[in-house]
Amino acid sequence: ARRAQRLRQALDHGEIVPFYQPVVALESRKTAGVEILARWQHPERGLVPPDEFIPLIETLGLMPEMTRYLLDIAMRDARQWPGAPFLAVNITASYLEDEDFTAQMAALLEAHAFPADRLEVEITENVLIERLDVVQQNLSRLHDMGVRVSLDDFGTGYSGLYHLARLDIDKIKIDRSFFDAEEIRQDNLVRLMIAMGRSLGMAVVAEGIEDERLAENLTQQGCHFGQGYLFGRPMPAHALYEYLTRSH
Ligand code: G
Ligand code: G
Ligand code: MN
Ligand code: NA
Repeated sequence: ARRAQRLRQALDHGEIVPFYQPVVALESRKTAGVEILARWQHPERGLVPPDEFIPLIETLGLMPEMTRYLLDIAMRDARQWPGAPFLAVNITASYLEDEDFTAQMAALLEAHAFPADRLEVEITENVLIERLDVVQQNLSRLHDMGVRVSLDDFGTGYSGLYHLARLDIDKIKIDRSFFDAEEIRQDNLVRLMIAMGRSLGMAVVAEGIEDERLAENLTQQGCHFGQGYLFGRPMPAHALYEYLTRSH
């Protein structure tokens, strides 16, 4: 209860902040988009990573509020960004199952006059969606508005293909565990996932790219986008602004 109260206070005091990680078009190496990754800027503990507070946010039912809060800041920040990169936000299953989810996204877009096609919602493949009908409806409405939907952590879940078949997905993000250099066999899987995404007319992103050779191989295999420390780490707003200014 003490931790819950402290986290509630952190949200109210603006201690939960968006960090931003670039998503790069592999062919041109231009920054195409930016993913929002939450951080807790704790006055005593410093920067707290999401795995230490996201689960509690979820348990307390604060996920919709935190997500809207981060998007509100990010849409304001994004107004200044050179090259108008898209903004990707992680959405948990519980929020996707919320009947108000689409209306709340629409309200944010309108409040900021933010183009719908610059917003992307990331849903993780690795969750059990209980109310598939509601999620289908939410995602297809968003999709019709022009918002893109991407399937995160692709390849790690038990329901990825099931979701691909039933939801309006525009993009898949191949999980970074597939780029472990020790595992030769994974190369073929990656090749297949890229080909599958492409043949379904989806964009393909590779996550966790840390070295140049991998980036080149993926480019040759037709992977559209890359994300990872090679291009940029998750960073605060001012650092991202400088990053985008330098690369444009
Ligand atoms: O760097 P990284 O440690 O940022 O993120 C760890 C995990 O936390 C990732 O799986 C990511 O999806 C999740 N995460 C980070 N920020 C958010 C957020 O704003 N909303 C949700 N739902 N998940 C987030
Ligand atoms: O939402 P998602 O689960 O995809 O969150 C991405 C996670 O991966 C975040 O924790 C982010 O900090 C981390 N990440 C991003 N790029 C890299 C990378 O190149 N290497 C490693 N090890 N982690 C990364
Ligand atoms: Mn993600
Ligand atoms: Na991921």
